[in-house]
Amino acid sequence: MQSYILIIGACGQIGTELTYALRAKYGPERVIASDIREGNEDLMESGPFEILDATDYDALEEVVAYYEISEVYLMAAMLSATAEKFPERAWDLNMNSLFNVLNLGKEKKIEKIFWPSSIAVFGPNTPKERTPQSTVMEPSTVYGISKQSGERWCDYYHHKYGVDVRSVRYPGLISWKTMPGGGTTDYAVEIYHRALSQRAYNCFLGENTKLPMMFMNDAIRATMELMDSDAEKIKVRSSYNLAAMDFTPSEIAESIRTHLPDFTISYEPDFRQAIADSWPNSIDDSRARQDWGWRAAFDLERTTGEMLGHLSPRTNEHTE
Ligand code: AKB
Repeated sequence: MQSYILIIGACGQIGTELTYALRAKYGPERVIASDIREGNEDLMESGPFEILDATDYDALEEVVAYYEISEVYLMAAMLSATAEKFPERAWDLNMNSLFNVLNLGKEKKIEKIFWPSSIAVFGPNTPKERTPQSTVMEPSTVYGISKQSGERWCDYYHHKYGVDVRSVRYPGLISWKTMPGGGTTDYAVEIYHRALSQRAYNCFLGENTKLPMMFMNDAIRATMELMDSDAEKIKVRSSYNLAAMDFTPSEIAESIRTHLPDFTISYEPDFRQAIADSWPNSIDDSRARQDWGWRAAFDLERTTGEMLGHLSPRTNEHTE
């Protein structure tokens, strides 16, 4: 039997690239992209697209039945910085969309679920360096609380109802196709755009704020490798630690200067500094390596080369 895939939040930073990658692998017709609003035309025209509010169980169930969906990737969420401004809306979106998808799994209407967690599940009392898979968490942000609760629910639905739900804790994600929105790690994308357009960037985090980060190609590959793994290999049903690189704003600026020597950075930390300070500096992902063979491929140098290489023709298009 052919399986059909539904991506919820397909127009977002991860959803966009995941949609293209899954369509390239399985064929456009087998991957249904959905979002609460329309996204870029290229994405919407590359295969089936539905407007869908994932907090509406009936609407979700209808799309799942209509397309005979067997696999759901739930990429819709309110990220850390925006969630601090709208705590109840963040809780409503992040938790109810997850419950809806988990309940479809419980009722055997779908077979497999991917749900992203985040390094935001960790908090100020967590060991900061090479943060272990299992450790003190105590998140201090609304987003982190929703992700930690989500992890506990995924684990519960797996053990109690046999739902095949899989998850990774994404670090900050760096990509050039779609901008991130409302996160604390967003500076690591904005900086490349400004470096090309203005040769200068005013960073909303302090110069020595080290955070775990990952290039989008690695994040998409991790997601697809986890979903392709045999179920017996997936021993962690809350969420796996995932790592690739970690750096500070001053280190990413230095890496940009190897390509654009006149680039300058200034620092003006805002409310996002406290969020970043509560998160780990680096992550120990040995459990993901051991269980399903995870290995990152992109370090900071390679990421900078990719970002500037892909964005500079676009910047020229805009400025010419
Ligand atoms: C954010 O900054 O909120 C996200 C995340 C680390 O989950 N990028």
